[in-house]
Amino acid sequence: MQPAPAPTRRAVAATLMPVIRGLISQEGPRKVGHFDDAPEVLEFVGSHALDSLAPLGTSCPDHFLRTKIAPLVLAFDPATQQAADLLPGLEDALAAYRAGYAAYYQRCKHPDSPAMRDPNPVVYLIPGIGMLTFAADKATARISGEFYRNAINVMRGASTVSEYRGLPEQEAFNIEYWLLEEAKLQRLPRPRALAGRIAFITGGAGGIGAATARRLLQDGACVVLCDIDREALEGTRAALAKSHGADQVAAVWADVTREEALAAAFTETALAFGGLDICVCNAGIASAAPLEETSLALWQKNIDILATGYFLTSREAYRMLLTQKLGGSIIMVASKNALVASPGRRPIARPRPQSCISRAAWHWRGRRTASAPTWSTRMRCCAAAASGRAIGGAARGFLPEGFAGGAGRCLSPALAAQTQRLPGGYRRGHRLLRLRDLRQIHRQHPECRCRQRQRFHPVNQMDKFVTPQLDQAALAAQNAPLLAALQEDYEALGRGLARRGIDIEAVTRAVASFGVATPSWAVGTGGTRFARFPMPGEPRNVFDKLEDCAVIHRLTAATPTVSLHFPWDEVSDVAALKEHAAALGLGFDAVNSNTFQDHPGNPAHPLSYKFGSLTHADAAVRAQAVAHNIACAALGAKLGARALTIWVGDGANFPGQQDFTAAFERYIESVQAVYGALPADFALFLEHKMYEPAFYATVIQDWGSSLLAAQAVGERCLCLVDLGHHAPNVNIEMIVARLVHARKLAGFHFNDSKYGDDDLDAGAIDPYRLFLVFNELVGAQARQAPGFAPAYMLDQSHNVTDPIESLITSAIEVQRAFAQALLVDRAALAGFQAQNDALMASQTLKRAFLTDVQPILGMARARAGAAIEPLSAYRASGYRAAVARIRPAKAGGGGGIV
Ligand code: LRH
Ligand code: MN
Repeated sequence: MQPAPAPTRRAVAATLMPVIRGLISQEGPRKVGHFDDAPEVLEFVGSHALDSLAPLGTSCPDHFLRTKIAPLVLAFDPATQQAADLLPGLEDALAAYRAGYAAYYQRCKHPDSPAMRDPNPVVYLIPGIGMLTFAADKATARISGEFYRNAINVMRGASTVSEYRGLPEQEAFNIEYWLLEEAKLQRLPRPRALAGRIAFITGGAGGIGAATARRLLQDGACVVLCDIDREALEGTRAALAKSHGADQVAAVWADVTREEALAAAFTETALAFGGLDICVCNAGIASAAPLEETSLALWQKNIDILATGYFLTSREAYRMLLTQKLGGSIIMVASKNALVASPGRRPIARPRPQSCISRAAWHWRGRRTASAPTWSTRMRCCAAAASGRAIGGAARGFLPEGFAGGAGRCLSPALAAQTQRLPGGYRRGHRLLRLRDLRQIHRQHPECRCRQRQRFHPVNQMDKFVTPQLDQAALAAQNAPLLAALQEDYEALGRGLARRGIDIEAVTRAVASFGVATPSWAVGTGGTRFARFPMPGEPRNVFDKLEDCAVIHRLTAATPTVSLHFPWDEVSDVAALKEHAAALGLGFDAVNSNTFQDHPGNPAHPLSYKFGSLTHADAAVRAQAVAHNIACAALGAKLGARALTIWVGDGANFPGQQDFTAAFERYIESVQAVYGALPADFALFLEHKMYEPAFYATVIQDWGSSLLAAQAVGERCLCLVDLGHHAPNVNIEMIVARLVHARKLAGFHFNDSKYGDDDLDAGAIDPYRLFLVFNELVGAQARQAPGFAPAYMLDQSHNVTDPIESLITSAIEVQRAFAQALLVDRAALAGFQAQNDALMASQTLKRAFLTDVQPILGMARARAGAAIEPLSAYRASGYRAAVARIRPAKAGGGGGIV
């Protein structure tokens, strides 16, 4: 088949890529695309051998680790078909590919194989058009394409001399799912906040545009600079490519007043990266003239660029966002001159049109999204006076670090003062306040139903979140005086460890990539059985909770994920929640269901769980509980979580009240029903607990019951260990060893306790026990125990401390235990164990435990841009006071840990 002419090839690819990107990025991280129509690619996709060779897959392990076992071939004939003809069948083609890949996984997997990875294709072949590749970032997408080109050359070469053969699928599988490969993937650094996102910036060659580009690149986004000044454009592109990598930056020329030029620019954007997530309308001119001297031509030029240009740009952007169905942000950079003209300048520069357009687009969007699917597109308006960082932040959906807190911070201090000088200042209902309703974009946000006083709110609710003292620069300033001492302590420890044959840098790297999830339910105060004593600034909803969790991660760099609890954290706009978390640099760990309380008024829970849930004697109650768990897993999967934790309060208060075996079998039957409906590669964590107050027996009383159930249910059903769920002095590290042996260790809910399920701060009561648990974990990791991939989460309740402070210290205590366990001389220990030298064996552990690893923890934080002294940084930030000012005080009340 003859390849289509180059413009047709590009047009078809540009139409397809955003749609494919939308379809393969619904679950999990966004993908970035790459288009390749090189001669050898065109020859291959146009050859008769395509349908016979492509499914054979690539023959070189290196190749297919990047390209996946086989490409997706999209049947197409450019001579008779248009790009639009390909769209209707895409979803089915992808679903068929994913099903084929899952079947290949099921056919080839071994008992200890890692979980199936993203089943979507990497390589897409379109006859007459070329090859598309998609991956988590641009460089990987491009390299995957280059690898597939090599594969094409191999296939051509082999077919020329004899017959081409791909790798036998089992062999291919063993390489793709090699445990070492998995370990490598697990150790990859956490993606940055905007990894996989694509931004288009008009006026990108200089000023605010270029600053915005730099800011977005810092956070991992791909950026398309658009500008009318070709020379400046190339200069900025080259400079940013040098500092952030050529793969991340593209440049397109466009005159924003010309429709076709912008359409072409967005086509180039689709070809360069595969789609769009953020559009920054920023191209502007600063013309100044007294009104009476302003010519119609000058007025027209301003309107063309600042009104029509913004309209055309946001319209093109919105069209592309619509095709992807992934949501996105459109940011209008407006000038304060629209509102408060500087002396001698009539309010025409970036005049009202912007806010009118954003308002118009917003209203239009309001109408549009009311009927649109769940994903949403947000419009923002940032005062142009702000730096690229501001818009960068806005692109992340919130003002960037250090840009919030208090009215003046949105505008530069000078501007804020200027606005204050407005005659009579500003009063309720004054012109300035009209900007406020822009904040109402976020339907879920509690503030959208109340009016604020005394403050001028720039964009959205984030000004309450990050007090300036928590931004990167402020943390760096706070760290500066501590660095020298830290370095000294670190080097001293390094020398000491080197004498023990330990490389401190290796330990610090391991600590830096260690993360523990924060429990959303623990950032509010907990209580005793009888009372709760709320503190100021309690989070009101999951959005507030995520912001509090982000503060913990910001200061420790150790808590990148959050574990949610449903229905406590349920929202109707899941995409908004996911974006909120992503904007805060947070992901989600295992989600939790809740059938241990009744949920009055919740239509999904009409029946009571008084006498149990998954084990209830009444099948209707069991079905209700099963349905809830299935819904939680689906919600979790949408958010990117990979597991559901089930803890049930089911059991008996009196001997004889329950038939132990019948209840246990009902439990297994119910969990099997949940298991059968789980999203692909989603795991189930069963959480055992010896008792609840007033209980004589719980159905999943201990690890043994949990293990029996997990083994009965299925391979991805595992056992989660909450440290507080055992009788005092139970040897939990032994339980851990058993579950590792059984390949059934799901992970942990870390906390500490003196007596029962006290949910106290991890490491606060018995840090040696925590260390001994980690000694088992590090041992299992060192010997690469099959199926070992535990999830680490905190599960605590804070009655008398600021939960953020407790969670900061607890995350660090867990990290400390991990670091200490890395210092255990395992060879020596094995020797002493073999010689039954009990004392030296115990001393070997003690030596590691007694090593002060503080410098390692501090250095890991300093290098990650977090706080060397997180607690004092938190206290200095005034965060608690800041949120207390805007979150209404919660009344005290009845008991309960949450
Ligand atoms: C039960 C538990 C469980 C959670 C709950 C908040 O005690 O540990 O993990 O669901 O606390
Ligand atoms: Mn728990």
